[in-house]
Amino acid sequence: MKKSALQKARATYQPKLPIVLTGAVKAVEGKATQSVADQEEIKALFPNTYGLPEIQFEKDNNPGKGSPINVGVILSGGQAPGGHNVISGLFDGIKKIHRDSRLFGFLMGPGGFVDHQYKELTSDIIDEYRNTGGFDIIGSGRTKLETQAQFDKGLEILKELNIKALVIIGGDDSNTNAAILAEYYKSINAGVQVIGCPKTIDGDLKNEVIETSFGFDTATKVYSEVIGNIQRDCNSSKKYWHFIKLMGRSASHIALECALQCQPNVCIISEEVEAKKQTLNDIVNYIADIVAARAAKGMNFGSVLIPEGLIEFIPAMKALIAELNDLMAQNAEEFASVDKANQISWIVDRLSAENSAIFASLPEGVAHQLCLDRDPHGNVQVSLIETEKLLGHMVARRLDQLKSEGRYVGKFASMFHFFGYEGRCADPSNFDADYCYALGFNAACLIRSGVTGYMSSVRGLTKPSVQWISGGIPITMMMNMERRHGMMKPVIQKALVTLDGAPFQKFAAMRDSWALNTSFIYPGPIQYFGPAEVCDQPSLTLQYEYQKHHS
Ligand code: FBP
Repeated sequence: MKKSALQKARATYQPKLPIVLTGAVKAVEGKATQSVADQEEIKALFPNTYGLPEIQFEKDNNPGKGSPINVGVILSGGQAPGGHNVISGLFDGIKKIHRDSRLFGFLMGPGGFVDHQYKELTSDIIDEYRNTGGFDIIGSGRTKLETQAQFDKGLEILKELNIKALVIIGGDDSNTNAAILAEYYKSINAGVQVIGCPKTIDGDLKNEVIETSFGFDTATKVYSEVIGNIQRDCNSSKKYWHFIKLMGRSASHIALECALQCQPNVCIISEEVEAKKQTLNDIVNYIADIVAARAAKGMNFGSVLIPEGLIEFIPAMKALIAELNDLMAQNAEEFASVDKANQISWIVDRLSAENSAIFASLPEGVAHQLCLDRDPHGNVQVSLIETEKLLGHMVARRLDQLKSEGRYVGKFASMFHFFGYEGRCADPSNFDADYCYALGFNAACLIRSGVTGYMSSVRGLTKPSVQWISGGIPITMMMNMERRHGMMKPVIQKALVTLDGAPFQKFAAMRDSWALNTSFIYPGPIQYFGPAEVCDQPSLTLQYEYQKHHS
């Protein structure tokens, strides 16, 4: 494979491990844990893996001799920068246990595990992928690992390959399923440990004990670079309003981090929209008022950041989507036979009066996007809904109205962007390169300590990586009961933006000033080589959260 100059130089980067992981470690057990809520129900569902203690690794002065171990690894869900380093850290970790240990990667996500598609990851393969972005070393997929039949089928290949531990690298849903798998294998004495690793650019897999998911740092740095470039263009030509939608599924962490990095004129936070029960018109009016106020100062340009999940947080839209989901699920066959030109009227005729009126008022393109196939978890594929265009066109209409009332004098020309896939496979920042390598290496230490149903945990992330603390957290500790597909299920609590959290508070204190003045920041590209203050800074979200906890 031909490599760029940066790829070659980056291949030689040696991720910095927490100092404790550089020598032999022993697992020190903390207090027994309990789930964040619904303790009785979760305990009953996880009789073998509930209430286990947190684990922290400490230096071991009398390490025993390790035996070779075969380990399997799965990449689950959307790509996130650093996945290859989790795998290389895991590889190095199990080789440190014993040089004859072997690593098997299941291909294209959990589906490869069930269908017995795998490849052995040897050192020459691993070396090709160190410090690179992407998940292409084994591929990823969104098959949900949730039925006993899948677990049993997977166990066949684990037995065949003599695999004693499985590492699942995924988001909240995949780690929930890792916990269920761990419980099942323990209950049947399958002799297979299951360990999870916190992955997702969305940043919504975090809690008191997992400070961030990997990939968030790099992805937000990539988006912030491009937003900064757009803002500089915008401040140079002074003639466009840029509407920029950012990935992140439900949570607005990505949009918020990019706002803190770039200081745009507007950033909408979905969780705030929901808390304040705002309507689509409220949001449109808010943006239009800022456009008008800037125009009054002679500035017919600006930037607007929009989280991709916004539409689902507008209460009226949420109700519409819920009814649409049911309607389409219950009449899937009939709907599939309706041709595209008649889909909207088919739906309008069948929705309740209120939702029908909202649906009919949407621009045609957006109405069609709301009808596209759901993902395997039953979610609307928000990345396919062009919210940025919806808002841009509605703001233009509102400005026409303001103009006719003599309340707006200016020119409004808009440009639309969507940043998501651009950042998911970027070469990991130094932070993510170190964090991911440590997560993988740490997972090997958890395997050696014999535990199952744990998530690899590396903490203290605002400190230099050598000072990070490493250990394991029982996944059941992060769980609560939630309604999914009409049934109460144990799931890891999704972390949305909290309005009393430090990152949102910082943003809220500054946004009015950013709206009217041009206070853009241009973060520039990720730097891999150079001074620590340029290359090794963690996200502002992490830094502000840390400051709040320690103030
Ligand atoms: P995960 O939650 O699996 O990490 O996915 C993250 C994400 O990038 C979301 O931000 C986005 O909505 C979704 O994946 C897009 O999914 P797909 O890759 O299937 O298009």
